Amino acid sequence: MSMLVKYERIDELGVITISNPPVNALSHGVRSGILEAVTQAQADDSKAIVILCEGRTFVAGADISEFGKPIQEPSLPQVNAAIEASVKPVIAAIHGTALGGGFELTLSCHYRCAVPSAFVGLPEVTLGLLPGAGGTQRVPRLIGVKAALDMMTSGEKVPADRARDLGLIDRVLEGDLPEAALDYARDCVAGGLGVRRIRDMQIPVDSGDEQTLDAYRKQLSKRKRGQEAPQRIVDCVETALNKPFDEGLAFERAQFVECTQSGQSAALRHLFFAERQALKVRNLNPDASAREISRVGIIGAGTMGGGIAMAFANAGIPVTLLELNQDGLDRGLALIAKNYGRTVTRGKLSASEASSRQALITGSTNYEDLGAVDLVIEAVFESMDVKKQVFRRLDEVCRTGAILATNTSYLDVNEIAAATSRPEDVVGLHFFSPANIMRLLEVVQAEHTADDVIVTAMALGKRIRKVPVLAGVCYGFIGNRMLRQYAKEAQLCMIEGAAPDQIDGALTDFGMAMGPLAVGDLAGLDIGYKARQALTDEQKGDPRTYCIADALVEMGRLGQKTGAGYYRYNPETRARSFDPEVLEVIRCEAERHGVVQRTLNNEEILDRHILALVNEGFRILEEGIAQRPGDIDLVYVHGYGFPSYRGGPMFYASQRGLDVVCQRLEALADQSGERYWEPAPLLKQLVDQGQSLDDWMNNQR
Ligand code: 3H9
Repeated sequence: MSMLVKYERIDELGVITISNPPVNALSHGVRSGILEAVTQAQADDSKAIVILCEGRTFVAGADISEFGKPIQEPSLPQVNAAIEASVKPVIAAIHGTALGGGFELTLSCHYRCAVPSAFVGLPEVTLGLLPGAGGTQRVPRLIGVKAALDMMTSGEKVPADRARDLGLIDRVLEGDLPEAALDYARDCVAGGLGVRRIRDMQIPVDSGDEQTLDAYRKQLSKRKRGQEAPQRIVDCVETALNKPFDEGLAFERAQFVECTQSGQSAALRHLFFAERQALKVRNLNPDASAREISRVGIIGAGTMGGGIAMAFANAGIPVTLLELNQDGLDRGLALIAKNYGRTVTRGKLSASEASSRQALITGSTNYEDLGAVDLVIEAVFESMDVKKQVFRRLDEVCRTGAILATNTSYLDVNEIAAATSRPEDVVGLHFFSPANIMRLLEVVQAEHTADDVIVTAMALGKRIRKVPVLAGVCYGFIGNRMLRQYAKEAQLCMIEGAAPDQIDGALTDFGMAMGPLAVGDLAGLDIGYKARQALTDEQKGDPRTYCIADALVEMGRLGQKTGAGYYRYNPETRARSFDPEVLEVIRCEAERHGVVQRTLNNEEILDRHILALVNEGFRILEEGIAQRPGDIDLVYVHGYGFPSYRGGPMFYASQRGLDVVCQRLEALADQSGERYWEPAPLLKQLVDQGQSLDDWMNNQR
């Protein structure tokens, strides 16, 4: 038998143990090992079979790196069929996370037990897939149509006690594995429990019908706009409702195989691995280990500071929230209370959990209270003078070895660090608003930042369930530096003749969460306006890239908060509508700047926005501001609403073909006469040498 799966007899039980670190993924060797063990167990005089795993978790799914390659037999459905057909009861014993194919493996067993800390789930949808080893057919039979659809289309992990209440598992064990599971199995034998196959069960009537399915299809086309897999999951459940089990399985399998070959799944798998790669920082001293972080200070109780405080409290880390005066602090704490209250009202958090999280946040107006914290994050007004003052003060009060972080979006972290006597302890931690929700965290490595500070920041980011990405110092780091090029195109497309709703429509059709002009209205047009007021004409750059925004602000149209910006907003519903007055403003500005307006097609609008991101991305890579193309993709997907099923701007460029992208940029340069459209040197070099971004990455090592 393979090294990965062991079969042994313990008294009357046949025990199958899977051992394939780190997460017991169902690679080919594991699949064939299980099949062999199950077959062997049929022939001996064991009374029941127990399947359990060694290491930190039960099987966490199929081996994601095997997708897109030919499937080597036995396939997981074949293994599952053999388990389900067993003539003696098979019992799965779950610890850690039984996910995807791992949970489907347990569904082919006749009984399931789990330790209290375990989770089960079918997260395939997050990889652009659907459960492909019986999940879509067995889960509805077990827990009904609606609950099954909720589980499979959200991909959420279900904790053991809830899984038992739903009927996904039979028993939450007290005591440790394997003993507790073996005892449960002995109870099953003693109680005369025989095989119990989900394939023979009926989907509970009244748990959902065709109408239910239609409602899900409609809702998912909004909530998971543009995504194929969620719709296919509904199709599979429909088949489970209407067809015999084996036909349902065959249908599911065909859908699954198609998904594994889809561009959407390739993009989402790319992001899965990118997220794990991003944590690995190159060129660090291998001996650098994380500093301990058990209490955090946050300076500034505004929207940003409050959101950051919640992100830590949500992960169980106590926070001291500092504000200059009591009024500001009270307002900040009230906002936090309101946010938690809303989560409770929406049923996403229990009232007691919310209040215990809130209790982790202590307010203060006294810098001395930061004397013992392990990390401080400054989230004050975006001004170099103000930030320097804060860091000088921190340098006085913080203990030796405390990490001093700034949440600046644009300012030079080296200059901020230089205001202290310990630049090695200074780092950028750039959160995105709302910071308790948005997953991106840019970790900005300044010139003198110590290696162990970077190690700490990356590990801490993961601990508070963010996606940390390393960035170097430059204006805007990774995300905002790219955003500038993108936002500029929105302005230029407008003055050249595209209406705001055409521009936003082209980008939301592509899958962006919001269009650039709707985002501008949401953030407030006055923010950019004020920032520009501080600049010289030369620093402001080409007036065509801001004249419309300026004109709107001067008319009192600051965006959603004043009921009008690029659009008009219904004061009650906040619904957005097209405003002819804006077209007139745009027309006047075009005339004033000598721009001849024309009709732009959506393809041009889309390319100008997305390729502006891509071209800047290549410059960022070449300069070493980002470590990898995948890091840039994570930034754009998790911080700026880029559609995850397109994998991020760099993945998109690779899929489209670097040569095609390069030609398109050259065409845009010719058409506009603008130098900034010239392909970034790295892009040109890769195209000239016929290399991919992966090739380039491999050469960096
Ligand atoms: C599926 O099952 C399809 C079926 O329906 C049908 C089949 C026919 N495969 O995340 P971590 C690696 S689809 C390959 O840092 P954690 C990961 O890359 C699958 N590799 O640990 C990393 O490698 P490295 C459905 C995998 O403790 C290392 O393991 N299942 C897989 O923070 C440690 O991972 C899922 O979508 C895999 N399935 O979190 C679950 N999983 O060290 C995906 C992990 O080289 N996995 N690796 O960077 C997870 O959600 C998390 O890994 C888990 C552990 C929660 C399990």
